[in-house]
Amino acid sequence: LQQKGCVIWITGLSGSGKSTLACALSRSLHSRGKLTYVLDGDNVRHGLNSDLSFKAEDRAENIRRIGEVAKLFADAGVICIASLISPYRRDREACRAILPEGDFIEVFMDVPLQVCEARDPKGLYKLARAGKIKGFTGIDDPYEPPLDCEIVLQQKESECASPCEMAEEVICFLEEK
Ligand code: GGZ
Repeated sequence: LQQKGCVIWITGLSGSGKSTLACALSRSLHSRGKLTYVLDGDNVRHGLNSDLSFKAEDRAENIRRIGEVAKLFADAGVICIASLISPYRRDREACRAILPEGDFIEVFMDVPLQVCEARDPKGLYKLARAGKIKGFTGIDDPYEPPLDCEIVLQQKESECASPCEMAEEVICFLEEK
């Protein structure tokens, strides 16, 4: 296997397009003969992390476990794409710290809350506004944007890059490395 593993860590609000980007990125890398694996917060919470809630300490544990699993994949030479809200900076930094320098590529889905809320693909923002979900990120729970990450993908109401275009941007970064 002629491939070096790494972790592409996609962070951002619910509805910011993390899973969509992860999927587009994975496909695009596959078509170039690369081995990838997607660890999606929402999916992993159904299995490995089904014991965890959304309170801060459980989110930290969710992120820690996904970070450790992502490291195992990277060690095996796989490009591991982790997509989860990961709202706390220190939790993301802890994942970065367990990987060799340069092997943790943080991608920030920089999408305004209003845009995510207008999309509301699963109706969760509506439930959160109605007080039916407590501690929802962006509504009554914090999100700390990265201060210095590798890639920022900005999306506004007016112009919106396609998932393929965003995936290309990430791949360009990988190729330059
Ligand atoms: C945030 C929540 C919550 C609360 C359920 N806050 O957009 P989704 O629906 O499909 O993805 C979200 C997912 C968040 O799981 P993560 O593992 O990515 O979160 S973290 O990194 O913070 O541990 C959302 C849904 O679960 N969801 N309740 N209270 N998102």
